[in-house]
Amino acid sequence: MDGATIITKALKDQGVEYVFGVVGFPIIEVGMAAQAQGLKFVACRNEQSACYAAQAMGYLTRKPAVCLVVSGPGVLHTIGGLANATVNCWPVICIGGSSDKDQDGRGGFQEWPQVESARTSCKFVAQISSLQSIPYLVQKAIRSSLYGRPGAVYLDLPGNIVLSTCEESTIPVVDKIPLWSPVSVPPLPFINDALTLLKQAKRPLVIIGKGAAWSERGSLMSQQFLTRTQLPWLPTPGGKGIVSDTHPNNVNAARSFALRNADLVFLIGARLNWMLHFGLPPRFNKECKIIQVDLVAEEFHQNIKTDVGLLGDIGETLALMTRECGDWAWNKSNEWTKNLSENRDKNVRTVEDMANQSETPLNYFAAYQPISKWMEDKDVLVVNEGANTMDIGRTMLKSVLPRRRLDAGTFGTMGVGQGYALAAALYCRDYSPKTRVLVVQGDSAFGFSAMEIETIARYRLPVTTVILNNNGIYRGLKHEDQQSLEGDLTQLLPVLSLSTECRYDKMAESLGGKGWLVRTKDEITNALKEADNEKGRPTLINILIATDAERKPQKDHWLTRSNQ
Ligand SMILES: Cc1ncc(C[n+]2csc(CCOP(=O)(O)OP(=O)(O)O)c2C)c(N)n1
Ligand SMILES: *[C@@H]1O[C@H](CO)[C@@H](O)[C@H](O)[C@H]1NC(C)=O
Ligand SMILES: *[C@@H]1O[C@H](CO)[C@@H](O)[C@H](O)[C@H]1NC(C)=O
Ligand SMILES: *[C@@H]1O[C@H](CO)[C@@H](O)[C@H](O)[C@H]1NC(C)=O
Ligand SMILES: *[C@@H]1O[C@H](CO)[C@@H](O)[C@H](O)[C@H]1NC(C)=O
Ligand SMILES: [Mg+2]
Repeated sequence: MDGATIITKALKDQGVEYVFGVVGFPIIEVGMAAQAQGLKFVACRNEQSACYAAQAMGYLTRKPAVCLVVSGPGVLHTIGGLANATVNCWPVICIGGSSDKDQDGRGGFQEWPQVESARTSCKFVAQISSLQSIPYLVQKAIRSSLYGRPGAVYLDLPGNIVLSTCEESTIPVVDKIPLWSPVSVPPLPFINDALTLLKQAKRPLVIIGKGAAWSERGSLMSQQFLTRTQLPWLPTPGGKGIVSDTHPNNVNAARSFALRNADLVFLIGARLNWMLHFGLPPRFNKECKIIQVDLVAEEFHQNIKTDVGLLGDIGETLALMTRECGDWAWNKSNEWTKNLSENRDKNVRTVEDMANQSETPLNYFAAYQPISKWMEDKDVLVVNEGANTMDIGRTMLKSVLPRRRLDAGTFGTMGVGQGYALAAALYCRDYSPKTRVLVVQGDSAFGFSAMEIETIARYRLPVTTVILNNNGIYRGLKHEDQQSLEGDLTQLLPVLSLSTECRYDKMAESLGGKGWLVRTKDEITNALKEADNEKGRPTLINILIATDAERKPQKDHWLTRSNQ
């Protein structure tokens, strides 16, 4: 049996289903062996997208997918994706071909210290040094990517291993490991300390983070806990959909107000990193107490004091808390509820007011309105990427189910869009056939992964991409203003500008999809309706929006230091 067969068989035996990659020396045979083993092989156009697709698939299916790439630059193109997966706690296994071992240090083709390059971005890295070690290392890679906090792993596969052979009987047989990590719960006295603090709070707030999406019963138990206790809550961006946005005590529209005034915050699988402003004033109340449930002890006391740290699985810990609560519930008739609702309603009205406008070019909120309406009677998996495009998307596109929203995440990565869409479309095809995939991207964000439209077309997948095209990063110039610039454009053209009114719709058509160029709400609605009828190819709706359409005026931006 040869190395290519042994490694793909080991992956198959451990339950891997999908391989995304770009082939070349020395892993063409590995790709072929993967197909021969019955693994689904998806050939991407760039390793960056392949790595993003693999990690999105890992998150959606809750088992790692593989990203298979060539030596040197192939592996280096995955580093951003691997880092992203680790920062975002998503599982992915990267397998990189490398130059033959007997050429080490001699200037072999695409020779590079790949293991060292991958190490800082991964939970576990190893070079495969013998055919017999492959089943152990593959099992360890799966375990490392999934157990505890999920993340990226890297296996280095030298070219000489791929092609060498041995007797099948000499290959060790290792156990297939369960894909669910073992779970733990905190001791009861800690649970009761947490409940005591919750009961004493005058202005409590629960924050649901994406950790709750990973725990097996995280979503169900979060819903039960919030329904039982009636506490006001909001999601982090990655936590959207774990509990439906339509849940009555969701105060996300009053986010800034709620964070600033809460006297107790209960963090459920949410980290106190930049997304929650490190838990510090002025965004948080200085006296605010913190209860936190997390899988990783190092997250407690991060940036500010944790008053009660609950170390354990989120679903199981919340199940215990709900049980220990008995019939206690937060009494909603009070000023905190009233203040939160008032603030929420005011913000909802401001957003509605902007979304109700119809003058062209449309502002972001207005462009989102028909999209949001289109989603109302559908089950949609949304991929959302950009700056304004993504932030406003978090407000305008409702999340009602867990794992139905993929965005640039904790790492703020542009370039994930079409790779995520590719994985999402395959996931829906294989696991959730009634779910549609919708991508909403800024024009800059789209450019990072646009070529994967060809991949999506090649596999006949019905992904609908909507581009909110404002001619640039955050904002751009009007067509006439950009045309009238004369002189050295490297000096004159604003650094935020991209080409004006680019025909991304035609690009999609040239790659095997269907495209529309639109400007008004009715045109958006009609294009979405027509896209509904395209069953086996990508569609792209290019919306020319206002080049200076800003977000609604807000006190607090996501990034505190920059107004971007
Ligand atoms: C890999 C990477 N490169 C660069 C950036 C910096 N950046 C942040 S948002 C953004 C693009 C925003 O423009 P667009 O996608 O058009 O959305 P808009 O705000 O215009 O709606 C860029 C390039 C990043 N976050 N990630
Ligand atoms: C990385 O993974 C996260 C998960 O949040 C995903 O949402 C994000 O878009 C990806 N990109 C990065 C690096 O953030
Ligand atoms: C809730 O609080 C209000 C106002 O203080 C009070 O009138 C009401 O009796 C309380 N309800 C319960 C169930 O304790
Ligand atoms: C509610 O708002 C009022 C008016 O701004 C303020 O005086 C009061 O302290 C607030 N109460 C709570 C519990 O937030
Ligand atoms: C927006 O339009 C809807 C439907 O016409 C209307 O019900 C709503 O009151 C409007 N909202 C605002 C703030 O104007
Ligand atoms: Mg833009």
